[in-house]
Amino acid sequence: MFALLTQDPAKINYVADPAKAPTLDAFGQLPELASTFGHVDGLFYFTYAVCIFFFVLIVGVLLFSVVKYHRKTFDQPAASNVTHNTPLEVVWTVIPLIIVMVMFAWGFDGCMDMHYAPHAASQNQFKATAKQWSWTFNYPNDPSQSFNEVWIPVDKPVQFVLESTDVLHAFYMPSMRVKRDVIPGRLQTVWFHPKKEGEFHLFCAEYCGDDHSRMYAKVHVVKQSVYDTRPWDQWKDATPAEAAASGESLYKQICASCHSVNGTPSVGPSWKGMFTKQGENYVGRQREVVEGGAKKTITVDDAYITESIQKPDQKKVAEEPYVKNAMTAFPTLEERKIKGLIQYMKSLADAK
Ligand code: HEC
Ligand SMILES: [Cu+2]
Repeated sequence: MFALLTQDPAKINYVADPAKAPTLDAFGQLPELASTFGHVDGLFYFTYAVCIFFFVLIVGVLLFSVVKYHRKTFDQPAASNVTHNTPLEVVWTVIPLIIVMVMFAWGFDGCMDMHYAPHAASQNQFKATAKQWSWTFNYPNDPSQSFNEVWIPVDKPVQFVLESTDVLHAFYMPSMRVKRDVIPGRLQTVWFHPKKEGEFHLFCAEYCGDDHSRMYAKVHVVKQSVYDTRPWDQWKDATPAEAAASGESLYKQICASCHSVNGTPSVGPSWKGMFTKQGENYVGRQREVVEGGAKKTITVDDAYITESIQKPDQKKVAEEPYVKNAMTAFPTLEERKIKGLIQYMKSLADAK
């Protein structure tokens, strides 16, 4: 009977890559993948069994009574007029009460388990930022980001800090049995323990506008050794020349209106001479900047440039007229694009 409920793993969207899909059980559910499994699925099957039991019991008694006690002739008088049976009422109140209490205790226990991450999970903390209509991921102890795809190590409890930059969203991974609202301005977290390698879907489970249905991401659960190669870093295998080329095209699109690369003054300082080459190394120039009203001299490096792009007002170039000019902030520019821009600035030192 339950075989009817079994679905083709390729057709259900829990798993991103059907070829890597684990076999499903009789209910069309994925097998154990997360530590919270026991609570969610156990409770699900228990509730399901209770429902079936009482459905069969009640409908059975009903049908039996209809057949056995229905009026045989049109004018047959009622055999009896029972209005009360106190012991029976106590029984059908107390038994369901006990069952519902069991469900509550079970569910509450599971809820607490999901709510409070174990120490190991909070030590392995990722960030998922939801916005209309995509997911951005940040990695623990790693400056990189990835988009609509995230890699996590297998068999290691993991916690996601959830952030929304616009409206309500929800972090929903059916394969790990977790779902949590992502609420703007409020810190929400979710944790789970991925036990099998594979590719799984993360859905947005809170209607958030036009493309809500397409707001899903792939979660790659991989071996620690694979994780350590940082598969999310798209510049990992790129040559510096490739990164610089991508940086140059981005420069032309969004930075060239205010920065030249040939020394010509513009709204912002020229990038010429930002770095010089000494042997194989690029060395940043000395820069006098104003930070919080105080002047100081810093050496230009990747961190300063990244900050200049994300928070241009933090350290203003002290030189006239630039100190008075404002730069557009690009707080959400992808990390790989920033890297490309930096590589392009460095490559300017190669030219001569
Ligand atoms: C609207 C004009 C404008 C745009 C567009 C702009 N900038 Fe700027 N930028 C400035 C101004 C003005 C300054 C100097 C004041 C300051 O430090 O904030 C500056 C300073 C900088 C600095 C520090 C420069 C130094 O010599 O120390 C960097 C790095 C920088 N911008 C990078 C970028 C990048 C990368 C882009 C494109 C993604 C960009 N800027 C787009 C106006 C702009
Ligand atoms: Cu949504």
